[in-house]
Amino acid sequence: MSGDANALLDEIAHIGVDRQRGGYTRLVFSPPELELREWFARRAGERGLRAETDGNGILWAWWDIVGAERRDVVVTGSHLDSVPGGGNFDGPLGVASALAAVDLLRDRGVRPVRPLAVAVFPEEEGSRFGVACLGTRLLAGLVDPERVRELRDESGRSFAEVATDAGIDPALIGPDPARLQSIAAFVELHVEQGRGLIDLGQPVAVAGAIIAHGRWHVRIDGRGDHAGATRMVDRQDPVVVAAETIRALRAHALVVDEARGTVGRIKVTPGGTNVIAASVDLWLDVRHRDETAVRRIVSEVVAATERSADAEGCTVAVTEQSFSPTVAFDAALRERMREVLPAAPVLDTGAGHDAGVLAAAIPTGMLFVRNPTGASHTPAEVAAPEDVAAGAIALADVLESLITR
Ligand code: HGY
Ligand code: MN
Ligand code: MN
Repeated sequence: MSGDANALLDEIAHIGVDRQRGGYTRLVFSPPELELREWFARRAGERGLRAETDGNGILWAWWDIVGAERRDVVVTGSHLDSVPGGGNFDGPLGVASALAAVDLLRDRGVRPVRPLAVAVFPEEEGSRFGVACLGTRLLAGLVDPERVRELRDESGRSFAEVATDAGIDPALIGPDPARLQSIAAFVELHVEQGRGLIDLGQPVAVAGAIIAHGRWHVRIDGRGDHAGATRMVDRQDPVVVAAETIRALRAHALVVDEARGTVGRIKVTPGGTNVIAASVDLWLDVRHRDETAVRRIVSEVVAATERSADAEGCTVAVTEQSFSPTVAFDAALRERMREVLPAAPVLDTGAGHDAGVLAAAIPTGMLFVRNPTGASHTPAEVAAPEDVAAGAIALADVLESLITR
């Protein structure tokens, strides 16, 4: 087998290309992501890994050990779904590197004493149903399965309907404590979403922490009307209130050192150039190392929005969609990884990951691979072939250390 993560990434480079936005759009359980799931099952099968899809739609490819029970297993992997117009590395790099690492371990003649699994977690980006790391939150019991079944995508289709079409029984989604307890360690490799490794001149880093991050849905209702026939003084325009929300988020995130505040998605209804909107939906993404700072920024923004809504004769509803506290990765596992990779610096990240969600339940760690642009969630996201190769070797080194003792 190849041990070549670059070749594996090249194989999927044509899947989910978004010609309108640029980059890739591979929403969970959409045709491109389903095609990627099939690609993964095929490549795992070729490696003699036993494929399994669990009740949450998580794919597991097992390197079983004859006679060994499935406990104290080591898991690696990542996600295949993307943001709209994302890069080809965010998620797939971790999956391709995991398959390549299995090849490298086989080439080295490594004889595991505990099972190894490569996992693919659905809806890490939350781009279709709004909740980030949905698969791992379900697995860890961090989200209500009933709420998940009712989540709806842009077209109004529920998670239950879409999952059913993907061959997953929505009645079976939910926590899987036995599976979690069987996992001794989870290590996720991911393209770096930032410039740390560029500035440090290193190809691979070990993750230290993930800053807290949350998402809120803001719904503003006004009164739709004619853009020409309605006097300015007679308007209840929700877009005016949304503008204040966006201004307030920028202002409050700017004055808190290292905070991040983003509105990247806004939906004006009905959306006509000559139509005063009836309603606006927008989503806040707020992050900071200190989760109280996140919540403080959000409460300031909500207060400013409510003031503007009162003045404009509109109404506002704010709903928290998902929240992840600051995660410090497992210290013992991180130190073990640093022993294996002494040249790798320790880097924190502002990006959320499945490993960050699972950290609440099992020892997890991450490896980051240098991204020369530092950009992510954009077609500009990239990793040089030599760094991709270095990442797969680093992952194989870490996995070898974990599965042979
Ligand atoms: O949004 C994030 O931080 C991650 O890329 N899902
Ligand atoms: Mn991402
Ligand atoms: Mn990711």
